[in-house]
Amino acid sequence: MAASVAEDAQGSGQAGPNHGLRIFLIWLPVAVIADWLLWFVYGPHMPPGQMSNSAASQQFDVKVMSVLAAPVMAFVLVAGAYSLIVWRHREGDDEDGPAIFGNVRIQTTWITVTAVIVLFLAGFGTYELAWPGFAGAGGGEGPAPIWKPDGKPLEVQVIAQQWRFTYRYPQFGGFETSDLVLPIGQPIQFNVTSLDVIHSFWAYQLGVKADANPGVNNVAYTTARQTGSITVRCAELCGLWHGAMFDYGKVVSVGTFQSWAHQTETQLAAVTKILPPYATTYDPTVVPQINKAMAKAGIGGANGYYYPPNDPVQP
Ligand SMILES: [Cu+2]
Repeated sequence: MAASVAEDAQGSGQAGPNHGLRIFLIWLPVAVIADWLLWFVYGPHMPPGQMSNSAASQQFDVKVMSVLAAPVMAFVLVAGAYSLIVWRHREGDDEDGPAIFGNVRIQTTWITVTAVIVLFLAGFGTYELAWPGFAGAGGGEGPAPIWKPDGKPLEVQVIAQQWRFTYRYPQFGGFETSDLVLPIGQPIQFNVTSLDVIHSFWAYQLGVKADANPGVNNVAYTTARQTGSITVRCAELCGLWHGAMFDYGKVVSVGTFQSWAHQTETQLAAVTKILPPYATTYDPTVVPQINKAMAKAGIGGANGYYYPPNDPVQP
């Protein structure tokens, strides 16, 4: 037994078992089952869900990458287990196996398989970014986006500051609010900026994540497909209360959005007048002045360094 194993390991035993074929035949069903489970069972639940076109596109990408990765992982596990069982050290057998170095078949297979996977992912990733339907895949594209959605988008400006997000709606008089409300089915253009340090606007369920930098207008697109709640978090370490920099937005019907926007525009008209005029970026030094002006006028609001009385992050 020991002798025949040693002979196989030397690669000289034509009569010995074909280890490569055996490993392949064990690996194949494991890989197929793993891929089937990933695509059909876990796939529809993969983050970030399907609440917007960008989220759905990201979920699809994660599914594709999982389905590519699982067979590789399965091969590592199957080959490892097979080696441990079949090629384990046996009493009295001190011979070494054949060298991998210089093995043309293994090297060719390795280079071919890894090259195909990497080149496919490069092409696939580029296509997914550029595909007009997904318009930039939910990431910030900077001030001059290359990929734009069809139709006129609803503009929502995201203003980040330590440690809060506020939202301005320039198509509704430029009011600023701490409530993020979006309509379903209409392309949304987020113009993301910051008043102080670097932050990142991460609207998880929408599959949108865009850096919020002072003096920069970072544009990101998405179109909501479902109504519901959105979690917004800061995704860039921005100081002491970074972890508490989150809020919740919502996607509503077009009618509900329209009436909310018009109502809020009217309600906040007095505050909007004091705000700096709508711009793609703001000078942070004006924020304390605005605060002072608002305090003087007896108006609270979604301004800089403002916390509601019962805010849990208040020290
Ligand atoms: Cu932040």
